[in-house]
Amino acid sequence: MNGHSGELTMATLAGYGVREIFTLSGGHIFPFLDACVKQELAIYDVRHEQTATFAAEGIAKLCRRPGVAVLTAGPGVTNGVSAMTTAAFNGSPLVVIGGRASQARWGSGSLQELDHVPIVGSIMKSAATVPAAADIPKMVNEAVTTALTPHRGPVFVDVPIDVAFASATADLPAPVVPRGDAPDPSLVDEAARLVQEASRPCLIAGSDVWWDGAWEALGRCVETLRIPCFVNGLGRGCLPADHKLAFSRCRSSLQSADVVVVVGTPLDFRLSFGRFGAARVVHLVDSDASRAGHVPDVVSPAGDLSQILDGMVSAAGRVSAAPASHEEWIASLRELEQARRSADEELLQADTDPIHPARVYGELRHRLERDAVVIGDGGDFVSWAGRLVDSYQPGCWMDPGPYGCLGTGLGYAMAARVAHPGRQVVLMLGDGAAGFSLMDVDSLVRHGLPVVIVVGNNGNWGLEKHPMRRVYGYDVAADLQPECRYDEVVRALGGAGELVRAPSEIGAAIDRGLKSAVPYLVNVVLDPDAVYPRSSNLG
Ligand SMILES: Cc1ncc(C[n+]2csc(CCOP(=O)(O)OP(=O)(O)O)c2C)c(N)n1
Ligand SMILES: [Mg+2]
Repeated sequence: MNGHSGELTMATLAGYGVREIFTLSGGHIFPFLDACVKQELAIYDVRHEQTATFAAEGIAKLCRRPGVAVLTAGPGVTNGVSAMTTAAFNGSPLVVIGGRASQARWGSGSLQELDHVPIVGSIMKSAATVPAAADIPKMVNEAVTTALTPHRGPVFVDVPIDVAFASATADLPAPVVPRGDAPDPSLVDEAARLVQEASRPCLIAGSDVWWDGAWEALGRCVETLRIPCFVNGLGRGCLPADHKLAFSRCRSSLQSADVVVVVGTPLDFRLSFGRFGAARVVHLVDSDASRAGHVPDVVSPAGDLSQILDGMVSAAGRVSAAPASHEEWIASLRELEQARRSADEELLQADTDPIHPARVYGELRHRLERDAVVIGDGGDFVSWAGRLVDSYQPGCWMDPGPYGCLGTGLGYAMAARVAHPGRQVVLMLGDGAAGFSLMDVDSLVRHGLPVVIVVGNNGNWGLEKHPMRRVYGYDVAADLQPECRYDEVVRALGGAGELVRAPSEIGAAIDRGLKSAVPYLVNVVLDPDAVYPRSSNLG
């Protein structure tokens, strides 16, 4: 292909199924915008680079392919750093193309002359500067392959402005989508044996099950080996919430299991750092590097997760002389699950004034279709979502992941509407979280991307306010304006919305939102004192 650096870059990315970029303009990146126009890739321009980068990561999460942010030199790139870090924590194949000051003039003090590579180098799987236009296809292709190689993650390539405007003739490499390695069969057998001989096994499936395309193998594994299954992150929906072996409310039972199988998610704070009472831990990971170093005595087959899970299924008949029945254990978990779900009913239907946050979910859950995309950005309000929203299909739940960065909301919502034009898209947004990205409703309006935004308006940074009170007996820097009219902000930006003060008004307001042709914000005034019950509260 002959073309300028922007054209060579976009043609290489398009080979991987990329159909759009997220960006905010700057002279350093004009050639990439020009290339998108010429090659008919959609350009979604936003109001802050963090939204562009979260949206690109969101596309990766929703479509299981590279998502691309094009950020201008200097502040454009540095504004994207928290979103790049989020992608690194999430193992998302985000590709960031950065503008960069002129190479020929480097050191003479050009505008925004910042070397981004050392800044993002510690975060991204790879970070490099392109020296010449002819190097673009090879370097961009290598970066994308790195991003897509399990364990996946974000990559960064910046292109100096003089290189970006230059042209070259270069071959476009054939796109390669790498798979994980074949696992060590003896470790797979050992994992299957432990599960078969356990009397109280549990399994937790996380994001890499989705990234690896292993949800069908997960279903075969839990059904054949009869393992009760929990999910987290993008693992949600990998086993439908109404599957007979799917559980969510009785996670405390993990502490009384005798074998816990963790699939495709790290043994981190979300999973009590991999310590589950006296249980043996089996950790199925997508690559050697994903094994946990901090937990002793773990059986950890590494490689393609479908191969590992199917390997456990085929091992089932041969690895154990004395398989134990799990049926009693499954029945006891089901009983506990039902009891906890019934106990939640009272909160889901709470008719209090002011509104209890759980009531919002009581209204929302009946209105969601099975393939609705639900996004959470906030503190306590989103913890309620995590507990009360059930997912039925993979790729339908978007939380910020273990980096816990507020501000993902508008970017993820934008990505969801771009990826799924016909589905329900609902963003559950804390009033604090709203401040990080609400201006990007303007971007949704300009690009014709309607979504429903439900703000849990408790007038404070709830997930910090209540713990601080517990620690010090008082709180500071934890209050926001009570009843702030975020719905009017959205109206001013060309969307629509309303304020809701009574529980009985929530449902109809959400219905109006779901029918709206423009972004719609349902601003629900919540009880400022409703505390989310959790054991560890420091977020
Ligand atoms: C970028 C960023 N800044 C600060 C925090 C710390 N933090 C975690 S939750 C939270 C409160 C969120 O408040 P809000 O969105 O209003 O939700 P609420 O807890 O009130 O429901 C804060 C400040 C964070 N996680 N990310
Ligand atoms: Mg709040």
